[in-house]
Amino acid sequence: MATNRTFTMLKPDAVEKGHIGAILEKISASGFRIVAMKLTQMTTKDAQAFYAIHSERPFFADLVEYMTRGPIVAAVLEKDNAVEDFRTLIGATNPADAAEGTIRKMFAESISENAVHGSDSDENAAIESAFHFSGREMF
Ligand code: IDP
Ligand code: MG
Repeated sequence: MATNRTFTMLKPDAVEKGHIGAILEKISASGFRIVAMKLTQMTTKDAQAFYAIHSERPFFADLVEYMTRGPIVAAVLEKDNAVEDFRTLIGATNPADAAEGTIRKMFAESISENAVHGSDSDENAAIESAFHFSGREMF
């Protein structure tokens, strides 16, 4: 089922560097409405489950370590064509390849510490939103 929502995390590196406000400003200015949002920290079990699809990749242990080392901002966002438009707004996984003006180009350091997550499909947006939020926390 196509939806108009996506899920994002401002990752530990972005929070550590004080970029929450600037990134949320860019998200709002790009036409996304915040449906749900919180500052939270993933446990090792949470991160292993969230990124289970990458469990066989060589960077998996580092990814789990990174994503659990400090708080993140988890949020659900709404806009027409949300999943695709948000992926465009954040830019390529590797900030070195990300287009000018994208969030990863502006705020990310490396392919591993790349500031922000964006769901890659409507199905995963729904799964990832439900991973972090109950129905009562989404508006
Ligand atoms: P995406 O976040 O752009 O969807 P994915 O391929 O789904 O990229 O990878 C999930 C996360 O795993 C990335 O955002 C990044 O933090 C990390 N990652 C992906 N590829 C690499 C890599 O080659 N080396 C180190 N970390 C990586
Ligand atoms: Mg992905």
